[in-house]
Amino acid sequence: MIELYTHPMSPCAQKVRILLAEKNLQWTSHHVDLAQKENLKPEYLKLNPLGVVPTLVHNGKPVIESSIICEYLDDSYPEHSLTPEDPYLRSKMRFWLKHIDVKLHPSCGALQWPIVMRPAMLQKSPEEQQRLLDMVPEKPRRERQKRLVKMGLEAPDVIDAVRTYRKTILDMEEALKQHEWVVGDEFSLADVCLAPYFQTIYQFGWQDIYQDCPHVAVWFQKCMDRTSYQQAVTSDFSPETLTDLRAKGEPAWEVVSRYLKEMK
Ligand SMILES: N[C@@H](CCC(=O)N[C@@H](CS)C(=O)NCC(=O)O)C(=O)O
Repeated sequence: MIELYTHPMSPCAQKVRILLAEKNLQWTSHHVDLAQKENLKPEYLKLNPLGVVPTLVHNGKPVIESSIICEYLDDSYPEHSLTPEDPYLRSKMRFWLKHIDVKLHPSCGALQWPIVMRPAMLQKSPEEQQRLLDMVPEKPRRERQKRLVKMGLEAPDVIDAVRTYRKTILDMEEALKQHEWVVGDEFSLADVCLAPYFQTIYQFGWQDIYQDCPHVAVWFQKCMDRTSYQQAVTSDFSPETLTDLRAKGEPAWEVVSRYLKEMK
């Protein structure tokens, strides 16, 4: 009844997996091999014309875009709702989801690509790189990926991404000074959808980006302590995977911290 096309390292897919675990729903997993570009194959593009994970297939019907999938699941399985009842809090939750879709998610991609995807791309011939990148359906994502493959951490997208992450963290710190979770005293879809972007920070060992924001640090620890997070995210990061990602993140931190200093 519930199928999810997913990849373990995808923050967007992690959101949906956290929510499925929060709601204790059974689902079938279809692994999409992003390194092999299975997401751009014609049969996958029929399900998700944007060529990205996740895709939910519910009762045979595809639903795409992670925030929309989360709201769809919360509407379809309203028991243990993660959408605030109060319309004002609901509007704040949707503001966070929009911020993530428009700003934080592309920023996360700009930080992940030079470190994880670029080295694999550079193993391929320039013609093959060009062919694969030209297949990306959306122009802004296609152009961004081309810049990130060409320039790595020196691409202008990376400094913008660091600024967006930092601004998000400062805004969250202010919100979390006032209540336990991001939009109030109840855990909501805003927390579900923000937490995976802190997994990216954690996996690269960049927690110093929020060292002056104690409320954010406590919030992320509480997210990680939830059974849903352990089932949906932590279980996919073996000690070897984490060691490998930390090793990749460490040299990149020099660049990230330089950009952070330039902001001051
Ligand atoms: N707005 C989309 C973004 C999805 C997205 O960018 N997914 C990434 C993984 S986190 C992906 O599939 N990337 C494949 C690629 O860019 O080739 C959503 O929220 O679902």
